[in-house]
Amino acid sequence: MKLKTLICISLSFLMFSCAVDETDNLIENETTEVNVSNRSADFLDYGVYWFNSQNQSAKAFDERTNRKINVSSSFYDPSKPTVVYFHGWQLNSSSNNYERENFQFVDASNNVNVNTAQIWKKKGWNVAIFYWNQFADELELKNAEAKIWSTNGNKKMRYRLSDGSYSERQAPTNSLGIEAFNQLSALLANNTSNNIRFVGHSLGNQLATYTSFLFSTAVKKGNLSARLMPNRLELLDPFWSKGRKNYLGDYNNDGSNDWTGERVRWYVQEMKNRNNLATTWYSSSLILNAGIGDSNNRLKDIAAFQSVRYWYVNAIDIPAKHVNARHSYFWGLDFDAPAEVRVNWRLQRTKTGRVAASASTSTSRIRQMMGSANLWDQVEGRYTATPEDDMFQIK
Ligand SMILES: [Ca+2]
Ligand SMILES: [Ca+2]
Repeated sequence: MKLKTLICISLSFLMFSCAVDETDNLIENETTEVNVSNRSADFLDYGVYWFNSQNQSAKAFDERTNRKINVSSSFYDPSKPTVVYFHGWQLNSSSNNYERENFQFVDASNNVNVNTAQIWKKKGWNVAIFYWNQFADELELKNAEAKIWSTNGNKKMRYRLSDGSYSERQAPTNSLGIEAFNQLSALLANNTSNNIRFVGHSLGNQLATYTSFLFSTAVKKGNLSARLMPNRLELLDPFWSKGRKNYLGDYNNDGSNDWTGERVRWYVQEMKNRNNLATTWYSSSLILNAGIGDSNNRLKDIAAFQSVRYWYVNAIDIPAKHVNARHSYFWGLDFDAPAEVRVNWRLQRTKTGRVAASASTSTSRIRQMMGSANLWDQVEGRYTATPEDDMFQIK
């Protein structure tokens, strides 16, 4: 089978790496089912949830009343740095009890079972997820993508119910980017850490970027304190579909409606100029080569670009490589930043004394990486799931 065909098939299983029987047990640990005692026929729940160190979540914001929900300091402490994770495409999650991602990394075949939220909590972080799973539950990935940016996409703001049907009855009147901005700017208003980080996986990179840009715009207009501007944007195996989008319009006035990848690229550049925002692109799979993806090569010149190589999973298991990007990123905070190495013609590796990108890498180092023409490629630790042994060649 040609690689391209294989990837296209794999892509349809992207949201849960394990659409195969033998891994069904594992996935239950990596995801949480929504606990709703009286689930009405038209159920909708989305938005920010805080996590405690046991990887349990608490709803942070009531999207119906537009109000913050009080939670204990084990979930949110306004003095602490805060990381917000934005997940990607979630096909068929609604019919599976509104299944949602969490921070448990379970890979039995590699003896991995790590609560990555606990790592961040122990190091003093608030940890959140912006859930949009019911909107992301679309057979056509592009229809989920549109809702990030606009209420005028192909399927408007419809959301999926557990019986597989779609509803618009309680649909928000804003795009998900604006919803995320409204919730997070209210939730973080009292945050004094000056250390806010947005992390987007797969399609969720677009939501993380757009939300960051809305923060940047609000700060610029004087509507939001500059201390709330994220200082770090992490794009974990990001995905953008090809093609012009009518719902985006023509931001750069070149006479053509924009691509989502273009928008992300321009926003990353603008936030670099305006806010000194540190942006990293961690590439772990070949999903962008699948034919429907925009390779967005020029973004590699703006962001710090690093290839992570998960050779411990089967070479053709592109979904696992894609999904593991989020787990290994969050796990990475448990270890020192990975060493940067040079490789000579005899394939000998020499440490440069600098580091490559990970959750532990300082923001100043990410900015330095962004400012260079180099990229980084994993050459050590490829056969183990743990980030502890990883090293990256500067190229
Ligand atoms: Ca344009
Ligand atoms: Ca490793």
